[in-house]
Amino acid sequence: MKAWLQRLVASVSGGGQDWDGLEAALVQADFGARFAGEFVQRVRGEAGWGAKDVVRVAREAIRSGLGVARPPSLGQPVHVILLVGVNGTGKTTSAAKLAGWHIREGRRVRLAAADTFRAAAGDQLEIWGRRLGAPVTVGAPGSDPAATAFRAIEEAKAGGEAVVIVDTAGRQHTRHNLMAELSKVARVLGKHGPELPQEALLVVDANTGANALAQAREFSKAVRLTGLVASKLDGSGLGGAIFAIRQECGIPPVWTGTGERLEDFGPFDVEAYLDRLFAGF
Ligand SMILES: Nc1nc2c(ncn2[C@@H]2O[C@H](COP(=O)(O)OP(=O)(O)OP(=O)(O)O)[C@@H](O)[C@H]2O)c(=O)[nH]1
Ligand SMILES: [Mg+2]
Repeated sequence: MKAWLQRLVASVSGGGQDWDGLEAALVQADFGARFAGEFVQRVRGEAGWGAKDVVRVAREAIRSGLGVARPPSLGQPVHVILLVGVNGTGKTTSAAKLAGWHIREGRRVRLAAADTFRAAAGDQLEIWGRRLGAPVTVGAPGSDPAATAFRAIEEAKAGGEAVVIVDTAGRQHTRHNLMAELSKVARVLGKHGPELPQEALLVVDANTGANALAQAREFSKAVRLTGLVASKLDGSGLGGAIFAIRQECGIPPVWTGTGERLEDFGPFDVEAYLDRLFAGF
């Protein structure tokens, strides 16, 4: 059983109910202080409750609090999805996986390498593009990523691609100039129509603890985030922060990454998420 769950169980076992211990277990699992406090308030009046009752209610509260969103229907004439996040969370891999998903749905997709920061980033996306049979718009290293994103939409309109997935450079959420650069990418996309980008997804490494919540707060100040890609859920991380982000920023999980291959990806599965959280109980 996972450490946080052991702690949760211990706090309500053996007759003496340790509410502070229960709250600490929830905080330890990155569910966020607000949820932990509210949950303990809710169950502390329940005399005679054991671990089984508390786990059942916790599971239900997390399920209903997650409010998973389905991928939205496509915007016309182009549906634009912007991927953002801190360094190394899996943005480029997720761009390719998401492209693969839309292609399997029968849509034509263009990838846009608006990561002009690293010279290799364009190459990385071009390799994915070749594998997927999808055209890739690449910006020159050091050039304005907003200009690359803008051009990708023009090329998609000309080429008849229905979906454009814009990969961006990894950036620390604490760097104001980099966040301003991201706002500009979104703003310039909006010159093709106020609804663009229809989706802005924050890619969060599920192994990141409470810092993921800080990432979500800062990125949502720069762009209007519509959802999360929870990457690396094949790792040992609990992904509790995904729940905290939903609770505190209102951003729902939409996609899950569970490995490095194209097929290790799909719509966020609440039951699978809960099964991992409560594994061993
Ligand atoms: N295990 C696992 N690895 C993943 C997953 N998604 C991405 N990776 C790996 O994580 C590493 C970084 O992935 P990238 O897609 O390059 O991440 P990025 O966010 O684009 O990185 P930067 O552009 O440098 O910020 C690569 O080795 C990927 O194969 C996942 O869901 N599970
Ligand atoms: Mg990348």
